[in-house]
Amino acid sequence: MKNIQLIEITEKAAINCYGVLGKGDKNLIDQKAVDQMKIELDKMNCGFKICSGEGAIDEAPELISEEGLNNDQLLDIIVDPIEGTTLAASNFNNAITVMGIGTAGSFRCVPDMYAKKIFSPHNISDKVTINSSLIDIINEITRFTAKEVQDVVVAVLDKPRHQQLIEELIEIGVSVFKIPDGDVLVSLQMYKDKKYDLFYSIGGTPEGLLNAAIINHMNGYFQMQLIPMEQIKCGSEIRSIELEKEECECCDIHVNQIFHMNDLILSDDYAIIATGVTDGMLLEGVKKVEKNKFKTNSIYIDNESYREIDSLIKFK
Ligand code: VTB
Repeated sequence: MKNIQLIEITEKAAINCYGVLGKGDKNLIDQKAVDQMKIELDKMNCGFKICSGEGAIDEAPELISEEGLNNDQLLDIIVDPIEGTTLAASNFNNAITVMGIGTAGSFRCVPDMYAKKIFSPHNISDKVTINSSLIDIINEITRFTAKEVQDVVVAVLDKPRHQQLIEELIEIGVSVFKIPDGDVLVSLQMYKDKKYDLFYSIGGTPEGLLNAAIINHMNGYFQMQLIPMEQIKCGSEIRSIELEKEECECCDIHVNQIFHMNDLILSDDYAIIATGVTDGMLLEGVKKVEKNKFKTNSIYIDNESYREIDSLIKFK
C-alpha cells in the first residue's frame, strides 16, 4: 500500500489535538485524535478493520472498525491515536500519533493487552527467543553486529516493573537507554539510524503490532508474548483474566501466546504514518504558524521508502 497522501491522516489528527495539549486531560487528547482519524478515513470511502488499537486497557477513546460501501476496498489498520497521552496531557516531549494501514489481510488481530516485546533493527537469529536469557540475547547481538558489549544500546521503558531488568542489563555491561513512555518512537528511530540495538520491555500490544510493522519493513527481528493484565498491575482498574481470555479466543489466540514477526505481519503491502504531537527526540510537535495554519513533522514508511515530511497545513 503505497500512498504518501495517507500522511494527512496523522498530520490532521495531530493538529486536531493542538488546542487541548498540556491541559491535563488524556482522554480528551485521545478523543480529538480518534475523531479526526475517523474523518480522514471516511474521506477514503473504504471500510476498515482495526486489527489492533489502543483504548481498551485505559478505557480511552478508540477507533472502531467500519464497514465500507464497497467491500472490495477493505483496509487493515493498527493504530495508537496518541502514543504517550500522559506526555501530551502535560505538554512533555515525545507524544506522537501513529497508524499502520494496509490492504485487507495485512495484520493479525490482537486485543489491547500487555505483552513482553523484544525487537532489534538487526536480523539476528530466530534461535534467540523472547524467553532466552538476557545474556544469550546480548551475545547474539554482539555476534551479529561485531560490536563490543559496552557498545550495545538497549532501550527499556523506565517503569517500576523493569527495575530488575535494568540492573541486570547494567551488570552485563550494555548501555541502557531509559524511555519514560512511548516504544513506537524506538522502532521508528531504529529504522532511521539504528540508534538502539535492542528494545526489551513489557508494554501494550497495539504498540507491539506497530513496532513489528516498522521493524518488518527494515528486515529486523521481533517477538512478543502476551501477558494477562493481572500479572502486571493490581488495583480496581485491572481487566479480568476471564475478559482477556474471551477477547483472545475471538482472535483465535490464547492469553500467553508468543508471536514471531510473521505471525503478526502477514503481508508487505502496508504503510506506517506517524506525526509529532509534542516536540521529541525524533519528530517535532505541531506548531501554529498563524490563525488556521499549522506546521507538522511526520514519518512515512512503506516497503520501499522512508520519508520525513514537513507540511504547512490550513486547518479549520
Ligand atoms: C506501554 C507502552 C507505550 O505506555 O503501553 C505504556 O507500550 C503503558 O505503560 O508505548 P504503563 O502500563 O506503565 O502505564 C506507553 O509507554 C505509551 O503509550
